[in-house]
Amino acid sequence: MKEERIKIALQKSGRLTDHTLELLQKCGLVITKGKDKLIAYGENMPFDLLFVRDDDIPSLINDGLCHLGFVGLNVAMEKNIHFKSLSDNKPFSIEATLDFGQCRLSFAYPDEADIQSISDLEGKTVATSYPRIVSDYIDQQNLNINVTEFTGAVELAPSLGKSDAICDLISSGSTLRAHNLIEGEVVLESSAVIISANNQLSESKQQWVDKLLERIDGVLQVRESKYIMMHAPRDAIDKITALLPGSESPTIISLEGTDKMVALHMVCLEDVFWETLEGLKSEGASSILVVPVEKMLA
Ligand code: PRT
Ligand code: ZN
Repeated sequence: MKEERIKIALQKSGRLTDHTLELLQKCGLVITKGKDKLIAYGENMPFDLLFVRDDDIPSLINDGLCHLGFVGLNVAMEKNIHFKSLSDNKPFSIEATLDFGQCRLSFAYPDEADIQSISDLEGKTVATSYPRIVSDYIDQQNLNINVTEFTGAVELAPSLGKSDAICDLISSGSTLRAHNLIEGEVVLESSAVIISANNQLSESKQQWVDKLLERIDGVLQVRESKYIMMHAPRDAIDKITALLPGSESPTIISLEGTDKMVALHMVCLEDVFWETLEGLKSEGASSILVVPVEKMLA
């Protein structure tokens, strides 16, 4: 019988590609690339990877050609608004929010124009690659602003006389500065997400998808997590755990020859900074060891 394979769509070449591949590899997936480099086959799990343009990922999911997709929330939402207007819409679900691809979709205004906020754009034109998200946002504000779709270098639209403002993705803000644009209202905070098709899978396929999503969750959780060991006064345990987010229920081990001091072992779900260690020390902790966590299964 032919083995059941599950198709995952990811960006072929762009900002999300390396992060996505690294995440899948940390989940234990070993892949071999096909000759055309458009597909890679999972060697140890029944997942095949399809390398495509990010804009095509939501349609591949909506059409049932791939089951999971790694894509920016901005792209997923733009396509979702489009799919909702179609009759054969089978909306996809967002399975996980990932810790890469962070950016925001914001309005930006030329610094010499007399525009301080979106309300000054009434009757004017905004250029964007996300016309549906932006139009919805403008409708919610009860404003009348023309939205013109611009693919490619949106930040050039005002200086080319194509628009009065733009609404584009921003991460560091340096592109805006280089084009004398000032950031205004944030329409969407985005990062990479995993979307999944809403079609029913066979039991065994669903088990594999659940396993992969569980491993992804585990990888995301441990990225910042630390395992912490220390000696501490027994009566300072509450204050010490309060200093370390996610470290409720520490393991408490008695120390030979003293009732007042104990050894504490715990997982902290966030990075531990020097300031926190200094705080622990001032609560009486000593011999503090902080080590990275490699894998965690909740
Ligand atoms: O070829 P394909 O269509 O697959 O790729 P693409 O060119 O459409 O996408 P790509 O690789 O540029 O981005 C993929 C995803 O990364 C986006 O959909 C976002 O979810 C996310 N992302 C995160 C960003 C940025 N940060 C980002 N800064 N996408 C684009 N930018 C661009 C932005 O459009 C602007 O031109 O970077 C510029 C601004 O950056 P700063 O740092 O100067 O503010
Ligand atoms: Zn794209």
